[in-house]
Amino acid sequence: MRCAKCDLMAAIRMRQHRLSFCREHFLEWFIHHTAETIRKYRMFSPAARVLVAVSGGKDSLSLWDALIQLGYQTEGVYINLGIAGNIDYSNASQSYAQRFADQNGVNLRVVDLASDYHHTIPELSASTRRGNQRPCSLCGLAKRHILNRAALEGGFDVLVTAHNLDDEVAVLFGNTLAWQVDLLARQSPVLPAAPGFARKAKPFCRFYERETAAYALVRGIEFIEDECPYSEGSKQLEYKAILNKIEEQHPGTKINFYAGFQNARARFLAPTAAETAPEAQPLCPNCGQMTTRQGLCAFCQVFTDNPL
Ligand code: Q46
Ligand code: ZN
Ligand code: ZN
Repeated sequence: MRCAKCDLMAAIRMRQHRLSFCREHFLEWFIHHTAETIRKYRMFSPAARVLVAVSGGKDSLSLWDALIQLGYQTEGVYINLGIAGNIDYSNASQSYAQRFADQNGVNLRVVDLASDYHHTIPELSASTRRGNQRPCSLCGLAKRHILNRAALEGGFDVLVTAHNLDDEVAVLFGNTLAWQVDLLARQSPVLPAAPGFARKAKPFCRFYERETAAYALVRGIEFIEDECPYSEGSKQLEYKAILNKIEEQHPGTKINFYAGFQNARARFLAPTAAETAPEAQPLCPNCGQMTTRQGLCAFCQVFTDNPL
């Protein structure tokens, strides 16, 4: 099979787009497609100061790389969650993120849960009621809070995360099975800023996971290949496996599912609470961020209410 743009043999075939490219033209397509997604969903302007949430994995480092290629002014933020497993997962991932920053002359902000908040995810998961053997629930809470805070305090125009299409359709599938209408309403490629909330965008939401992996490989980006030890057996992975099976038989299913949902969301699902009446929500007396309840927000309850 030949490249769609030149006479070279194709290095990557994308049945879902009916496209094949050599390495060079794949990179060109990938960067162009990233820019197109940013433009299509009006994510941020060329002059924006962008904070990239990095995990040390292929998606987030590829996103940072692509945004640098596109000329954006970027910084990264890494959260060390204190997860070890057999592979010293958090410290190892941090090294990959730091190496990327050093090689590219860009700044990486590091938030360390143990030293900045006096608790790690495994420790809180074992010792709190909310955590009760559910590290991912605590981890999600911590990441949302800390990333939002980093973006607001750093004065960034937008916080970007590297969720790819496979991540997005797995979440969409789960939320649809449970008819989580509030979560569906918020599952957008871009969420506007609101008082206490940074603007958020997902420029990789239309890339299949194998496309971001191919980009990292062709660009020679070094990233952590091990998964977080807590990801094993997660529902998210089960949904991905099911969706992969369908995609194998019917290429394009994932992108159609996602794009179709975005059209339906815009037409039928109400705007989020943060978009409509942010001033109606109470503020957390400890961190000043908006919360859905009176008193401490969920993050502060877990991270400041638990004595050392
Ligand atoms: S890092 Fe955190 Fe994931 Fe690990 S503890 Fe779960 S949520 S699996 S993306
Ligand atoms: Zn080519
Ligand atoms: Zn708080």
